[in-house]
Amino acid sequence: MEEFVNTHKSFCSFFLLISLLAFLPFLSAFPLPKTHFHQFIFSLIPFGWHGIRQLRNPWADGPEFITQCSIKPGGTYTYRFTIEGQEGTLWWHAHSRWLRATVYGALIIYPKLGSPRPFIMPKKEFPLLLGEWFDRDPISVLRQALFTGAGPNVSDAYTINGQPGDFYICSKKETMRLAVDSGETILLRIINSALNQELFFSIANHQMTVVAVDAAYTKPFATNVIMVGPGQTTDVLVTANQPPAYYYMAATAYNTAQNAPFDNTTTTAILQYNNLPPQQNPQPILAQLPNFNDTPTATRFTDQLRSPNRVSVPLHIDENLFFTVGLGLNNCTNPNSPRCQGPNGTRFTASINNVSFVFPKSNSIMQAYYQGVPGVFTADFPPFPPLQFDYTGNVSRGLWQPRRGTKAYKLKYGSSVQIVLQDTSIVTPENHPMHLHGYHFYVVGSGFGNFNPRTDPARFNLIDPPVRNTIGTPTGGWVAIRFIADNPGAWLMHCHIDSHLAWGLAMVFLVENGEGEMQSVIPPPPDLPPC
Ligand SMILES: *[C@@H]1O[C@H](CO)[C@@H](O)[C@H](O)[C@H]1NC(C)=O
Ligand SMILES: *[C@@H]1O[C@H](CO)[C@@H](O)[C@H](O)[C@H]1NC(C)=O
Ligand SMILES: *[C@@H]1O[C@H](CO)[C@@H](O)[C@H](O)[C@H]1NC(C)=O
Ligand SMILES: *[C@@H]1O[C@H](CO)[C@@H](O)[C@H](O)[C@H]1NC(C)=O
Ligand SMILES: *[C@@H]1O[C@H](CO)[C@@H](O)[C@H](O)[C@H]1NC(C)=O
Ligand SMILES: *[C@@H]1O[C@H](CO)[C@@H](O)[C@H](O)[C@H]1NC(C)=O
Ligand SMILES: [Cu+2]
Repeated sequence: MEEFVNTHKSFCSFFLLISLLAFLPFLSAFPLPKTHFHQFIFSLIPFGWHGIRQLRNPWADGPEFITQCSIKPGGTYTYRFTIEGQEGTLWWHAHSRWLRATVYGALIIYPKLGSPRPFIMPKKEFPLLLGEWFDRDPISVLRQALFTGAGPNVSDAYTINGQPGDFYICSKKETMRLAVDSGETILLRIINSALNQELFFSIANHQMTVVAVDAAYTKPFATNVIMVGPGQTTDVLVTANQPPAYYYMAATAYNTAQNAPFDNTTTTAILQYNNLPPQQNPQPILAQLPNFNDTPTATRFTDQLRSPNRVSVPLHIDENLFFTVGLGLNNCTNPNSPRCQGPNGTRFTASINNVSFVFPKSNSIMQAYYQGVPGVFTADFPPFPPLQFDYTGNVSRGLWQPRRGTKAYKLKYGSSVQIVLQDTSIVTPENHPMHLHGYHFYVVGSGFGNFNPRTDPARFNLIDPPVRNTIGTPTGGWVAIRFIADNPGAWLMHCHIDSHLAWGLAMVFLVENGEGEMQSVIPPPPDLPPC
């Protein structure tokens, strides 16, 4: 794996060095100047640049079999892209099967030199990548789950910058530590890179001031705890205003699936004040975390997010989409088969609008679309559920088995789109962190129960809603997002819980070219991996 950036040689060599450690948990943070052209060369694994819009350039987006085929052993592919109009905390990760479990890093875009931020930038900043660790090769965990049809084994630890912390055996010596001076303010860039788990994060005795999510600034607000779903980022300011001591920073599961096993361990790092008085006991002070199922706390946090100023939310909607998201169960002809170890001899599945997404195996959707190759996908993804039912009620067992398909939904260039994502209670209600490639969007409303198209839109925030690229669908509830389809290409929308993605919780938007100049997908690069 090699990497070249036109400038910033020192960061190049830093990244090159740590890249050699691929397949171990690692961290890299490399600052990128705004609107700069970047090239990243990778072998073997398709990489996703999570949250980078990749304007007219789906070829650099990354998801395997959506915008490119795999990079063959010994081959390379150079991701070339320009970052336009984005600044803040994003990240990158492998976008093939579960490889992102260990192959990920921070991607930080700084504002142009001298351009203002809506908060005073502290001198010190630290990326904190929350990860999930399996004592086994994560691919074997995935393979076993896809064979048995049961839920995958849960992870053995969570990590902060690759380290599990003091509450796991044999880990104490390597616990991540951040040194702060009494009185100073620091910026933490918190990234949930965990494979399958939403997380609560808090710091003992310290408030956090949220200033950005998903590389979009927010109206600052103070909180004792944040909830961050896989794929999401949250930037917080922390002031070292407590008595000099050691304080734990801790993350643990926010778990909404019912009767499902989950990793209930807690990862920690230490916020340590410099110049402790000599008699001070260095035993860190414990952080308070909510209960695993504390949906009110998660909701209170997400409900406070606002854009700093008035934003231009599309008011007239061309495409009014309603997507049910959730799990399902496939019946087996022989429930005693080793391949039917899901609940009562079934196999787990997942779907959007009752379509369980099947990834193409020999071509990418973008290449098939661009070259007019038939048979790879169909463009008949349903804009609303084929059947109306009480989505969050007691859903009749006969509705639990979705159909399979590789379906895309076509959007006209420039159309304004609203999607209401509606959780279902099929198998279990659950919070699904939904990520849309190629776009960020306004989160205009959310609620519990079934979305009511007559009464709920009246409560939408069309003034200062937050901008995100990944949004948690509330457990047993709904969330509404809006965006303008101004980026042509094939863009995956999927649950960022990878076990759900593997079961089919995904679909693809095909955004057509516009008429104007600079409104068409650029030609594929010559080294795009052959399918
Ligand atoms: C999953 O967990 C079960 C039960 O602990 C164990 O027998 C099995 O080996 C694990 N599988 C993998 C792939 O780790
Ligand atoms: C975590 O789960 C294990 C296994 O299910 C259980 O024995 C343990 O009590 C749980 N711990 C906490 C803190 O909930
Ligand atoms: C499995 O069967 C048991 C016993 O009949 C039943 O109580 C339970 O609801 C079933 N679970 C599912 C997911 O069908
Ligand atoms: C859900 O519906 C099924 C079938 O109609 C019924 O047997 C069951 O008792 C219902 N469960 C609840 C909690 O209402
Ligand atoms: C699957 O099995 C359940 C329980 O036996 C049954 O109620 C349901 O109708 C079946 N679904 C399909 C699609 O056959
Ligand atoms: C999904 O489609 C399958 C197959 O057509 C059908 O059996 C099932 O009832 C549908 N479920 C829903 C929720 O529409
Ligand atoms: Cu999900």
